[in-house]
Amino acid sequence: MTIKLYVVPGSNPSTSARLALEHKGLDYERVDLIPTIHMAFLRLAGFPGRTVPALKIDGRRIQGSLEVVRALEDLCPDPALFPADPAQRRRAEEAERWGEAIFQPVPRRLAWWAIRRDREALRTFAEGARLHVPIGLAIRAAGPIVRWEIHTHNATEQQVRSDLDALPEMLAKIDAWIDAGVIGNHTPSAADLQIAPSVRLLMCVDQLRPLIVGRPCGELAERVVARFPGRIGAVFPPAWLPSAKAENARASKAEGRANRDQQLHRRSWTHKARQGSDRLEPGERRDHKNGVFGVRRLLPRARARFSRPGQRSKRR
Ligand SMILES: N[C@@H](CCC(=O)N[C@@H](CS)C(=O)NCC(=O)O)C(=O)O
Repeated sequence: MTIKLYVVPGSNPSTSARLALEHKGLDYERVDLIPTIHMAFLRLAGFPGRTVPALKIDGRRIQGSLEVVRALEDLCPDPALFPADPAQRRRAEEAERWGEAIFQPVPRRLAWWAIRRDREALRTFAEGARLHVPIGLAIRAAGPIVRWEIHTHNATEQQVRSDLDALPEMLAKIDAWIDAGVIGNHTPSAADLQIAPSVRLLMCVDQLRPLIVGRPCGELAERVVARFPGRIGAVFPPAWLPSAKAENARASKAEGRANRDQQLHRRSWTHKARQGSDRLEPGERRDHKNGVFGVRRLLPRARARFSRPGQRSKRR
């Protein structure tokens, strides 16, 4: 059996496919492709789509990380990539689908947006790859490639900012799944192999790494993906980063609290001042203690005044 896996360096779903092959202990040949050029290459190689990972097993062509995992599971069921228990499998598949459709594009967009500002990062992602082109030349010629990738993956400023905003919630979701035993168990499942490479790609970004290391999703990523070359310097405006946002939110919350305290303080003074002027004369207008026109206050006095001698007022 001959197996060929077509990948692009730094591609998170390509890493998922590579990990699945390694999990199954299958021998394969890896073909590294230059981004963008890979689309034309795959078409020429007879694949119906233009994305990596792409897998050829004895001439059979499979594309897409979910499809690759399932094809390998059929080909070699042991060791399994899905839990045997149906309920656990359902949860793992749900996490895997989220990892592929929602989470996977986020680090990809962030990386391409960042690479446009830090082109040298391409060199770090290409570490260990056989691209058949001198990397210096590839970097110098990469302008149109980077622009095309940004266009293809919609890595616009607006999208990237909303991805950064969504990141804390996404990482918390992964942590919660690990906590609940959906992923991060002793033997990795297809969901681990889908999610961990995307976390690992985020960890290549200097400004995002501190957000991830040391927490469950970071530990999972480093355990499942032992090696993931690539490093992106500080290119995101600090104000866009979730850490800065959290800091601002904390500051404005503290400011809000201080304002509220000040208002409460003022209100309590007003209240005290009102209490001071609470000695209403008969006929004075309504306030909350004395009822309409001070009736509640006047009533006992009227009773005392008009009751017959010897008769005591019931209410005092
Ligand atoms: N969700 C798919 C997406 C794969 C994907 O978008 N791969 C990127 C590289 S990371 C690619 O080939 N992009 C080229 C394109 O979208 O045309 C999967 O998991 O296989």
